[in-house]
Amino acid sequence: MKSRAAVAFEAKQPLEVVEIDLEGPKDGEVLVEIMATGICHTDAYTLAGLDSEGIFPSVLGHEGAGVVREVGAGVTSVAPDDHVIPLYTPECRQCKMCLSGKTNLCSAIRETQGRGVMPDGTSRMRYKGETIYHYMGCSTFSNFVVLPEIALAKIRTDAPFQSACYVGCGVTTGVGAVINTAKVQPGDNVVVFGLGGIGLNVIQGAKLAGADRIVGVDINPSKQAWGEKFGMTDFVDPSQTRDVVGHIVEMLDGGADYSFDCTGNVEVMRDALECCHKGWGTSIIIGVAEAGREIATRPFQLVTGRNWRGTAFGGAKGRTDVPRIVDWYMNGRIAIDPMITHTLALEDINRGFDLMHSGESIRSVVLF
Ligand code: NAD
Ligand code: AHE
Ligand code: ZN
Repeated sequence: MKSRAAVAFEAKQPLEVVEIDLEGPKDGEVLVEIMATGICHTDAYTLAGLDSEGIFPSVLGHEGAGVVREVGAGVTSVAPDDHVIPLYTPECRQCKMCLSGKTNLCSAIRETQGRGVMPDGTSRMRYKGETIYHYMGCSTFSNFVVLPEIALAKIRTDAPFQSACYVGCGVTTGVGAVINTAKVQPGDNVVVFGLGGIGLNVIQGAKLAGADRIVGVDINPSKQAWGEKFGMTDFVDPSQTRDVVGHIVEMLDGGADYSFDCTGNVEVMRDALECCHKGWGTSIIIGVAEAGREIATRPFQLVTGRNWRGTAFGGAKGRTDVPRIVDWYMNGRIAIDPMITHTLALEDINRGFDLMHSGESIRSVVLF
């Protein structure tokens, strides 16, 4: 079949909206009509050529929601007309990682996903006879996609696609990092670096968890009002503060119980670690750093009890946790709509990237 898709033909070039050829689902695979997709900073990072796993030409996008249209042989957990969210972190419930109970990083199809192909080693997408690669196992910038069954979370049918798609990455990553990874407790002090589509969800997760002080740090002063909307109690503008770490340590009587990097900048990651409280403070890396970058600190920071950790997809087990997060949204426990600052047609998808880079948007969502 044909599908309209925004294709990344090469790094550092705008996406091109074309009609691609899409092969139908094979055994264990599902054809999904994507109804809405968010644009995450990770898409921009890959398009910018900064992802060591970036492959071109490919269809980017990993924050979608849609409807099952057809299932391949052997598929049992979803059926046509089900509403689903594609999962870049699938949940097979059978691999060592899934069975460990210690991680959400399912290993069943990670290797082929990283090579831009389906689990059988081939792509379902073509343009003018040339292979177009999948991205993060999702490729939600295409109106129709084929995904493995284990990479689909079935969600309630009354959730609007426009909001539900954000649960496919940003909401789950931010809220999950607080609840699943850090396990923030009532009264804890939290610091969030980078108040974009992820950081604001960390803030709302921290509020939900009952954190006391929630400090936001961003180089864009317009993010202060955004942070306050979701529960931030204090704002730090690094351009107005000579010693960001010292300032936060003093502000929080020794430092943060938990800090979160939501920038992808390795210098910021260091500050996020070093503003943690001696003896127990834990810093969680969410941001994705450019290929080749490394983090550094004095080992003394760890010797004296600070902890450095990271999280992917907020530690969420997709098929189990994503439907619950959609419920939280539908029950009013968490907000999504105010963060979706722009909705766009697929033809205007490049504007979504411009809005992100200029700091004007929190999340842009493409509606098919
Ligand atoms: P975004 O562009 O919406 O937000 C980034 C924010 O960081 C902006 O507000 C920007 O002003 C701020 N910022 C940039 N440099 C800064 C600095 N030096 N100090 C303080 N603030 C700074 O991006 P996003 O969609 O929120 O994504 C944030 C990061 O999280 C990206 O690196 C993305 O790739 C990553 N990410 C990781 C996961 C995961 O599972 N680990 C999931 C989603 C996104
Ligand atoms: N491809 C990059 C790594 C990118 C990365 O860390 N991705 C996150 C999700 S970002 C979503 O916006 C992730 O899930 N990581 C775990 C994993 O298995 O990829 C690189 O450095 O090669
Ligand atoms: Zn993302």
